[in-house]
Amino acid sequence: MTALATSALYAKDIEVSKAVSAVVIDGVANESAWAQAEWLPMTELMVGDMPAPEDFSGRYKLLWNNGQLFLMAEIIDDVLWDNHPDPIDKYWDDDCLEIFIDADASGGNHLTSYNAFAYHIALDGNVLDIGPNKGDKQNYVILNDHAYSRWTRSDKAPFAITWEISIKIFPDTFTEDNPGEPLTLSADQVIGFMLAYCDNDGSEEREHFVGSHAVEAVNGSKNLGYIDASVFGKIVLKP
Ligand SMILES: [Ca+2]
Ligand SMILES: [Ca+2]
Ligand SMILES: [Ca+2]
Ligand SMILES: [Ca+2]
Repeated sequence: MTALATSALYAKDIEVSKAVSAVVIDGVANESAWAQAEWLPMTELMVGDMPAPEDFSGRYKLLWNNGQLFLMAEIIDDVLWDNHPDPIDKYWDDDCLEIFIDADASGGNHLTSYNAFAYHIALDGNVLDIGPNKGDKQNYVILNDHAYSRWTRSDKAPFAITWEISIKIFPDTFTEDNPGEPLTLSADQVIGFMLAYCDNDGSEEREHFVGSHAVEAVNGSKNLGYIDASVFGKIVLKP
């Protein structure tokens, strides 16, 4: 099986078209708006070995309107795995899409702040990130108001999952107690962005973590996006 076709390697900043018509988040990408957008690759390995295409491959498209960013991902994964029913329990070791958003493209550490977000979109739709420390335990936070998702799976090989997600862009002033309003988006806005998929097919820990942007290893690790927004790429909203 060959890898999914995508557009040629993109320049560092991804240009995102404004949706010409409504996008309905139902996991069926039949809107005319999606035809405007180019496929972008998910080929950058961050954890584990590079999976065979039938084990994992993925590509995605982006659109925006004034209220949100739209993401559509086509994921091939041979085993869908959700072994932790508690949404805050080791969500990164279940299959999930991880959407990295830095509203002002500032970069920098965001592990225990909302300087940027690492939204883990679980198969059941829960949205997880690490929030500010509250005591000595990692503070896992459900942020389901930030991203709404639906997916469907084809009933014929290659059994691709089509995922549609709308993402509200919250600024770094967001807190759980005072969430405020998401940004109204406009042309020429620049947002920090990266996308990845945590693939587990039945192991104790995730087997592969493959994303959209090449990350330079620090101390042997490329799994830095959940800590440092400086490894994200940037998207530019086009009129
Ligand atoms: Ca749709
Ligand atoms: Ca797999
Ligand atoms: Ca920021
Ligand atoms: Ca899997």
